[in-house]
Amino acid sequence: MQPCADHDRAKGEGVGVQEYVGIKIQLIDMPLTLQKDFGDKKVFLIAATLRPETMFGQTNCYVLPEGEYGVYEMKSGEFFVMSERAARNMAFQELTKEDTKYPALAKVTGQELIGKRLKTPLTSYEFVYALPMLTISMNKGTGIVTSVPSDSPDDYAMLRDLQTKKGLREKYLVEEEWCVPFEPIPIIDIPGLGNLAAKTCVENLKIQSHKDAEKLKEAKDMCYLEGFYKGIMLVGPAKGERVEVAKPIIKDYLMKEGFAIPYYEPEGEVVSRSGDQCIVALKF
Ligand code: ANZ
Repeated sequence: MQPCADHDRAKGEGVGVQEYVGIKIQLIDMPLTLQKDFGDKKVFLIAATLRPETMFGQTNCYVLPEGEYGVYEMKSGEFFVMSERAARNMAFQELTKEDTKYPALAKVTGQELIGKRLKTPLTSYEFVYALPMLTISMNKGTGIVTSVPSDSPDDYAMLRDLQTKKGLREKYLVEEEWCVPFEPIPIIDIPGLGNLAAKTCVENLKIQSHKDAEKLKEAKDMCYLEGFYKGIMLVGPAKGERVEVAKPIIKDYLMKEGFAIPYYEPEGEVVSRSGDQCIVALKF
C-alpha cells in the first residue's frame, strides 16, 4: 500500500478525509445464514453517521435490500457487518483483527437482514428493526444507515412510505409491526421547525415519497443548517445545549461507553495513477 499524494492521483485531486462515527448496532436475531457460525457471538451492524447527537431518536436501521455485506472480525473480538469497502478502510485504521487484512468470514444481503431485531444505543425504543432503504449508496460509509426520522428527511420519508404503503412493504417482506409502531421521537427543538423538524420540512415541501430526491435534498439542507446553529437538545447529557455544542459531547460519550468507533474514508472517490482505489490509513 503506497501513500497517494494529491499529484499522484488519477482521480480525486483535492479530495479530503471524512470522519464518521460508526454506531454499533447489535443483532438480537441472527439471519439464517449466520446462525451456525455467529449464533453465540457479538455481531453488530455498523452505521456510519455524521449526526451522533441524534442517536436518541433512532427508530430503525436501514440496509440496501440488494446490498452485499460482509462479516468481519475486529481487534476487539467483536464481529462487524458492513460493506467490503468500509472493511478495507478499517483494516488500515487498526480496527480489524489483523492490520491491513479484511477477510469476510461470511456474506449476507440486506434483504436477509430485514426484519431482524436490533439493539442500538441511546434510543428510547428497547429494540428496533432493520428495514429497507432504496437510496443507500454502497460506496459511502458502511452501506448501513441508522434512522432518525425526527431530524433526517430521508429517514422520515422512507419510514412514512413503509408505514403507509402496503405494496412497498410486501415487495421487501416488511411486516407492519416492524415500522408502524415506531413513531419519530422529539429530540431537538429548532425555532420555526419545531421538535420534529424532518416531518415539518417534508410536509411543508409536500414531499410525496422517498424517491423525491430533489425536494428531499432541499429539506435536508434546511434541517441540517437550521438544526446545527439553532437547534436545542431536548434529551440526554447535553440537554438544553445547542446542537453545535452537544455534538462533540455525545460523540465522546458514545466512544467512551464502547457504543461507537471513529471511522474515516475519502470524502469522494480517489484513484491512484496505478488504478487502485485509495483508502484512509492511520499513520503515526
Ligand atoms: C443519522 C442521521 C440523523 C443522519 C440525522 C442524518 C441526519 P451526507 O451529508 O449526505 O453525507 N448515510 C450514511 N451513509 C449513507 C449511505 N451509504 N447512503 C445513504 N445515506 C447514508 O449525510 C450523511 C448522513 O447520510 C449520515 O448521517 C447518514 O444518516 C446517511 F438527523 O445518520 B445520518
